[in-house]
Amino acid sequence: MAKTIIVSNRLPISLRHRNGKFEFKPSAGGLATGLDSIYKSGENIWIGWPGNTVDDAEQRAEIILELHELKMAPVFLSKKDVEQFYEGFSNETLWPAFHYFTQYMVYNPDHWEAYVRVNQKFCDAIVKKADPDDTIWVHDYQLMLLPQMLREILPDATIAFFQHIPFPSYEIIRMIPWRRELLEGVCGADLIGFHTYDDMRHFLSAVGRITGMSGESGYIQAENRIINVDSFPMGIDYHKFAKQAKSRKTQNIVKDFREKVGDQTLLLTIDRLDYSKGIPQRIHVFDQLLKQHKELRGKVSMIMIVVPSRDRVQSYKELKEEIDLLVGRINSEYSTLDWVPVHYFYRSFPFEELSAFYSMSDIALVTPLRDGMNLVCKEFVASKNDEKGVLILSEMAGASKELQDAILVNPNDRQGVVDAIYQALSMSEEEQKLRISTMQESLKKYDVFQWVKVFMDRIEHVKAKQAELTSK
Ligand code: GDG
Repeated sequence: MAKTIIVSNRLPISLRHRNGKFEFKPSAGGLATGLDSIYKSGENIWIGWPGNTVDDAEQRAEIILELHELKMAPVFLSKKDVEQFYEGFSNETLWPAFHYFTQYMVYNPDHWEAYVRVNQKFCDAIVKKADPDDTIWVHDYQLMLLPQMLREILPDATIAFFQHIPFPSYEIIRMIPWRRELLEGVCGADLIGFHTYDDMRHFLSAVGRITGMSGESGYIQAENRIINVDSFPMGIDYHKFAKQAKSRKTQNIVKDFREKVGDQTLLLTIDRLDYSKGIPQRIHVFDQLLKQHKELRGKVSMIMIVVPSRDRVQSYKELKEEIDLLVGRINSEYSTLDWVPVHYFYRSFPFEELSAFYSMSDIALVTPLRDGMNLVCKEFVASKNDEKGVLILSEMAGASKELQDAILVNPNDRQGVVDAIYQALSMSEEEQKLRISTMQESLKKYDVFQWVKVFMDRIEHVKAKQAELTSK
């Protein structure tokens, strides 16, 4: 029977070295949760990089065996691969381009070569495991060449691709010297998914203009088959967040945190360290709020969680320094002995504590400058069991297309965001409940399991449509 192979740059576990041995730490990320039921059933598997380099052949063999038990297969990357493919081409060329940060883009032919080489490594690993009629679902921008590489070796396989980050306008894509190869690579798939309609439109336009393949109403006509392109907004495991927020464990943490922090109104921000998330801009906003509304000093605090990420890439190092400086400045300017404007944490928290932060905060300030979807805002809404709370959400996050009951802001409009916070602070409980409960309804319905189901159903639909066209 045909099986399904999930492929992503990172496996849903992390491999850690400890005292000459290794151990696996499972990832509880949204994607892993959503795809759990898929890769764990039948003969299905997940193929990807375990997140660390392993040079020793014996250790590699052991890891392969252990991962096999977990229904996973590793692609081993060398230190050079990690530097040039992951930190290099993926995070210094594609990531800034796709988030409209063209000033950070690096055009390095060695990085490109590594990107091709590593996509080929993934292809080789998959081909070893795949049967000709399997379904292979490839995830994200690190593996854009993979669909076409697979198509050449497995012409009858069903191949799908989902991009988790935005797809920018043609004007940006055309800046990348290897744009044609990237687009043709993705077009090896039968189904191509994005979070939003706009991403999908940008992709279709770029394919038309760069490769010459025509695409209309969501279908691209390739040489010998049609390719479906559409938007599939990713959801969260709604009940997991709602249930955790209600749990005694989390509520005890909330009580403890609240005793420490006092009864101030709490603004919450949570992001991976990334320039696309607009973290410095948010500190400027908070500074302006405290300048313009002096009465709020001592009454409102911001909890700012920044999760370490990509800290070997230069632009991320500089960003970290900028945030440290800005937080230091605002705290030194306004702090009193019994109040701190910004509680800043540069680390990640266990799930129960994350849930406590969502549960205890009055306002979530989610203002990325660009974000494919953004799950943090959805998790905040799902954690509001009493329906009290306000979400301020950037128009530049994919999630804003669904969460229209948030206060939507342009993150570049500093005064606009200040006013949005002021509006949130003065919002009646009745209005808060109405907005939160409306958003909860839609998040419950379109959760991550529904997302997987709709995507998998569509794969079947596309295959049926292709078969119908070839039989005509
Ligand atoms: C990419 C796209 C798209 C955060 N802090 C802690 C913690 N987290 C978890 C959150 C959330 C996840 O990290 C962050 O997800 P986002 O969606 O906000 O952002 P990216 O990592 O940039 O993800 C994005 C996503 O892919 C999915 O397609 O939405 O646009 O950029 O789930 O809960 N988890 C724990 N402790 C923390 O301190 N345990």
